[in-house]
Amino acid sequence: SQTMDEMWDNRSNGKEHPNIKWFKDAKFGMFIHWGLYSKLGGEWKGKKYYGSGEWIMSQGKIPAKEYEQVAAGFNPIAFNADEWAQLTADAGMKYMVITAKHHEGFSMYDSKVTSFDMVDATPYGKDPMKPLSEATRKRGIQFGFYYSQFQDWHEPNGGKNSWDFDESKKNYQLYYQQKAIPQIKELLTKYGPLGILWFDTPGGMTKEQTQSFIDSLRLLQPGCLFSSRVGHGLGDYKDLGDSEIPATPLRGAWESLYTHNDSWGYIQHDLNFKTPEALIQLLAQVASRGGNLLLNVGPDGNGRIPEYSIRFLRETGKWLKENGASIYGTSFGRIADQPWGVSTSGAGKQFLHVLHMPADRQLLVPLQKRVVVSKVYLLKGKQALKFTTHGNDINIQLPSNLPGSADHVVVMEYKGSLPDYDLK
Ligand code: H79
Repeated sequence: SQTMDEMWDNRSNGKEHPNIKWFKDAKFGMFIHWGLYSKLGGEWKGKKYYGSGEWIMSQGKIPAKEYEQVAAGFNPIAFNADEWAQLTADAGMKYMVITAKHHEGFSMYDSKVTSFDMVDATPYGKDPMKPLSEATRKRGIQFGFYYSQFQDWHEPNGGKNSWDFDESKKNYQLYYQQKAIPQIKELLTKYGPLGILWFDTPGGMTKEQTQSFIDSLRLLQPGCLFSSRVGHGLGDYKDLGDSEIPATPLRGAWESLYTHNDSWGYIQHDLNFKTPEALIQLLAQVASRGGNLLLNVGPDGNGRIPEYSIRFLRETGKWLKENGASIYGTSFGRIADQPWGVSTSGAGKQFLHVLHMPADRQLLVPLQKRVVVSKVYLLKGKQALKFTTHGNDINIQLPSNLPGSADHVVVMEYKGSLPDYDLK
């Protein structure tokens, strides 16, 4: 039987979506999980839940009718589209994907398909996605929607609410026709050109049905990329599993997705935020395998992004301002992982990401094949570095006075060709 990887590769058949380049070059994106669960913050009737805040309705088996009441108290008056878009830009992120509707079934935008939406069901009464789509685009950031196409715990015919509705009596086709497809059409027609439609947890459709689902949506925005979680190995680029990084480089356009703390949706009692150093190293590691990092933040029910996310993302952005050449537009590194770190590739260049400073400040770089190394220097400040050649390896002498950094980038310029990996 085929693995998901093989299925996806077969389908893409060497042909790429004509609009894939921005995605491949982008490397770093902002994921935002925001919904009614954000208002609950991981707590329901005095009981605290851990893990994924956006799953609280399922974890607490909250009846759909009762969960609806959360909307009546949802009034995120602190939401500011320009602040969210500016944070995304400051973090050095090139695209944004935000939940238009998660498994809970609530529409975070002005939907005419249902009244269980931001405009009809909340005291807020406005569409936050409109200003957000405009504020991101104004800053040159690609804007996209997450849409849970199969799971919808609010609808009797939607996927996976078995505490209210009998799964065996469900008519998924009806749900797709009456809610999911009309809503996705709204998203594709009312918010300008989208960079991505980000699907999740597919179900209830055959491969043929999924293909015609894609084909019909494609007509509305041929330029929009569809994520691989549309199902059946289809889609324009591959999403890995939640919080998954491949051990070695992967072929094609793909994305790793990570939480900032330990939850996608806001959880009040989860302060386990990855430090700026951890984020920078994660980004370098994902880029070294040739992929993008889609990093999530979970704004609260007032519309505020957690302070730690704001601070740590801005720090990450500062590093990118000086070291972005080693991330944006690169492809996977041609030098296998080393005790000191990882590599990414530009034209005639290897960017050596020193994530762990060797005590003797000697950077041993195995090149496998003889290439002529013409220049070695620190990316920041361009200081030239001495190196010696030993057979197929070079040994770079790092300065003894380098200040601490999550990732010191050394640029190695060379002539000749380094071997590709046996790419998966
Ligand atoms: O949107 C985020 C997740 O909510 C969604 N994908 C990411 C991007 C997702 N849907 N399903 N899953 C992830 C897998 C399900 C994991 C679960 Fe659990 C394990 C459900 C119940 C046990 C995690 C832990 C959620 C609740 C407890």
